[in-house]
Amino acid sequence: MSSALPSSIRPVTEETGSARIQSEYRPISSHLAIAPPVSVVIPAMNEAANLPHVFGTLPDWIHEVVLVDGNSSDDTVRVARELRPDVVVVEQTGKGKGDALISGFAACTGEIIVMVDADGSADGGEIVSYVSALVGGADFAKGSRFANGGGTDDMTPVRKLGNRALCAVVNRKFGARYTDLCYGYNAFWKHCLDRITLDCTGFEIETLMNIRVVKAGLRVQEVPSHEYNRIHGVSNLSAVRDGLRVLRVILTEKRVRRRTATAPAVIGRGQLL
Ligand SMILES: Nc1nc2c(ncn2[C@@H]2O[C@H](COP(=O)(O)OP(=O)(O)O)[C@@H](O)[C@H]2O)c(=O)[nH]1
Ligand SMILES: [Mg+2]
Repeated sequence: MSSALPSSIRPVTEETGSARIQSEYRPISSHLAIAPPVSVVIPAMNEAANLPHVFGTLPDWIHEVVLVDGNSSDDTVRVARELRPDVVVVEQTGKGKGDALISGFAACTGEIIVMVDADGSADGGEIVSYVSALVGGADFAKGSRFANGGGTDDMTPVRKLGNRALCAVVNRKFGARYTDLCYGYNAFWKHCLDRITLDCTGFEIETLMNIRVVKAGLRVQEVPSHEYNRIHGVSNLSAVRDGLRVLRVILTEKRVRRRTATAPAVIGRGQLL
């Protein structure tokens, strides 16, 4: 196993030794320790009531939490700092979830970036699966509620239908094999940002990323994920308005030439591109 792994990733063995692991490598499961620092980016607009749960599920081995505050009128920033004094707070200057994530990515100092919503719908305990997919060879670990083992408590029938239809369009137009499209729980190596330059403001951000990683020929692995109900507050997404924004991105991206001629790589199980 160790011979296939980059030097920054080690199986947890007696030889690597607990002292060495504590100083340099961080165990992320009973069998695997990693050195690449992991940043978690959390876009948050009026999510103060949800943050105790969200922060509580994050594993203790992550390198940093970057919270992007969307000009919240509640105590989002104060609560975040109380819960985690080392939190990096980015004050969003623009508007929208896409704009927030782009600002958050730019502030990350980790080599791996994980995107986590602040509404309590994502279980931070799943981060280990995303990171494992990345250290196992994927460039982009894409959460899926509809892969085997995934699920959702949070989607209305209209959103499910719209997501399925838009996902089918992306698969057909870009040669992808995605089982989910508009899902905010994803992870990637930070250097991938150089290959998928992001330039959108709203909830279409995940679709744009999903399309551009295919166009760039990056290795994608879907990670089954369970989406729980938002705990407090209501969604900021409008199925029709934001569905149309997603559709516009798909059509625009289809018109723009592929950035590389490289075919998408296939790695591992059936959910990969
Ligand atoms: N900073 C920031 N966060 C946002 C904005 N819009 C949505 N979010 C956050 O993005 C995440 C997903 O938004 P949500 O309203 O739950 O949409 P849904 O999950 O698609 O229903 C939540 O953590 C929101 O607080 C925004 O304009 N700025
Ligand atoms: Mg939500």
